[in-house]
Amino acid sequence: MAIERTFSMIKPDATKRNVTGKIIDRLESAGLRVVAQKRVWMSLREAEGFYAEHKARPFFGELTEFMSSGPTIVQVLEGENAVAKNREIMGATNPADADEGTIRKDFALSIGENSVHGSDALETAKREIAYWFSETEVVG
Ligand code: DAT
Ligand code: MG
Repeated sequence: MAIERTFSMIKPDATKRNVTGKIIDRLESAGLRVVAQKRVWMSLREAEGFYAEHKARPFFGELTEFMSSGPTIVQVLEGENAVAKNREIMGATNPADADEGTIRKDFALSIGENSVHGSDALETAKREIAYWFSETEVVG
């Protein structure tokens, strides 16, 4: 198994409800290590750039408005199979489909306000990490 880095974000619905610590505990308890972290209130432009791959989707406006509606926590997580492991503990996009014990099952409010983001592949992770962090901000 390889040590990987993945990009994670705690979304505005979770910062609003003051549950960031509870979510970070889930990540750390699963063996992932936070090697970079900051609190960011992104602009609509930054949200549109980050989610550019979803530009043609009907929910793009809703998604980018929500993501720029309040503070987020952006993070780099490190660990064995970090990309897949983070996706596993996050749970399915729609909390109604998420497995018991996953972050989205326990915290998400809806398919849109679903508390966390996690990169879907190693290449995506590299791009998403570089979007939010400089190299010197990631301290392993
Ligand atoms: P994920 O965040 O699980 O990788 P995704 O990449 O397909 O899911 O979509 C990105 C985000 O867009 C998702 O976390 C919430 C929002 N979203 C996805 N599908 C949606 C829908 N049908 N209605 C509203 N928002 C949606
Ligand atoms: Mg995705």
